[in-house]
Amino acid sequence: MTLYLFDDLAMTRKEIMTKEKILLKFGGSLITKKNSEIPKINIANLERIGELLNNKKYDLIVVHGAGSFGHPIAEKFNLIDGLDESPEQKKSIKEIRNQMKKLNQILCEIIESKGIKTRSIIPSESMKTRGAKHISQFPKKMFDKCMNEGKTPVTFGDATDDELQGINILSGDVIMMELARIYKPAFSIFIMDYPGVMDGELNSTNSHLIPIINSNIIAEFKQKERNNKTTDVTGGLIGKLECALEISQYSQCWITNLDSLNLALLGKPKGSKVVQ
Ligand code: IP8
Repeated sequence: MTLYLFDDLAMTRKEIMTKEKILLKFGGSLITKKNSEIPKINIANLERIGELLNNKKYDLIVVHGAGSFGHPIAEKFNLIDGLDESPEQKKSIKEIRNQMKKLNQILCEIIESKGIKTRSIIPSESMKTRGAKHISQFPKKMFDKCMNEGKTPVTFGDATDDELQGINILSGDVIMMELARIYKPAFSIFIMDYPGVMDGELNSTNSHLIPIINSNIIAEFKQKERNNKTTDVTGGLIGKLECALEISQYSQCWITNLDSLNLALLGKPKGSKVVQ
């Protein structure tokens, strides 16, 4: 019995060392009620994520966005432009960090309740930035340790101390870029509330999925600069596509939704593929 247990442990360790990785980002618009002015979770989607995440094929690294837990307050207090030294802004930084920790805790608890061990990696406590797109201090050792222990790291977009402007809003998309560069996962997948990147008027009959996204398509999107009514201080769809394009140098990169998460976890993603 003891011997069997020993073998089993050794195998688990070996599996951890050799498994490929999959990097997942759950968008804030998926896990929260994004248009709410106050923080509100989307419990149905969170529960679904918990049900679907159980996979054996890959080691997971999870990133999530902010939605209504981050964007409205970041916009209201201008956190994207750096410190303004006002007491109101100082208070808002504490608040946004607490709200993000809360959202992260909710997601981790749901994932844990389905039997996956998680470890939160909190950007405001472990990362520093030099402007919105550059992470100058990144806790690679924390990610390594967590994965070596067989746990799933769960990190998120957050308000970080910034070397240039005092404070910054670090998008989970930029963290995805850093993780892809470091770990070169087999797949990096953005799970959003649409089956991929859509063309045409969203939710209308002429809206269709764009199967391949490259720099030309991104340039077209920029030109159209569609007026997005939702609050997204970190650049919305175009910002995300620029990060995804960078990621596609290191990893197969896809944009999809929860309906296809199962396939993605089997290494057969569908949706929009982002290519160089
Ligand atoms: O939703 C934004 O992260 P994102 C982070 O991944 C905050 O872009 C705090 C607004």
